Amino acid sequence: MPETNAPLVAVIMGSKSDWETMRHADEMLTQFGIPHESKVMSAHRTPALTTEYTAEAEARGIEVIIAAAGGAAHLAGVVAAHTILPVLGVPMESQALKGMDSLLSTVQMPAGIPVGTLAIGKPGAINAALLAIAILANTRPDLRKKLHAFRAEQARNVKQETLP
Ligand code: RP5
Repeated sequence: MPETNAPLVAVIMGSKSDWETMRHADEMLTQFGIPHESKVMSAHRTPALTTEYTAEAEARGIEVIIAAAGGAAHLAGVVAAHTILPVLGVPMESQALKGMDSLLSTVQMPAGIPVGTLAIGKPGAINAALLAIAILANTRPDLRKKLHAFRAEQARNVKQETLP
């Protein structure tokens, strides 16, 4: 049985260099009070750790996995291959191709093993967290309320914008 306060969302990333982007997902989950954990693991550099961690995630009580990687970004796909939990992929902006490589590697999953892919970089990190929260909110009325409040505040802020 998962412990109380065990993480509901796992945020994993292929390198510590992804943290500057993925901390935005971590922060959004914190803002909504979602128990979560953020870790570095790589489909290429630590393949055994990645498969072991993913295979155990469901039994640990994790309900959504956010997986971020850049370049030949296999992390989300490999993770999705080892779990039936929803996997949200965030393509990291790469130096050489500005994240187009990461985007295509993450989004173009062959039929049968889905990865829900978000935008490249920071917007994708933030939206991955919000989508994970929306998934959790389906069965958590308090969280639904928070999500409605978040949207309402966002709309209020836009309506209050003034231009020079
Ligand atoms: C990927 O390679 C990581 O997800 C990162 O986006 C990219 C570059 O990694 P480092 O060389 O910065 O460790 O595996």
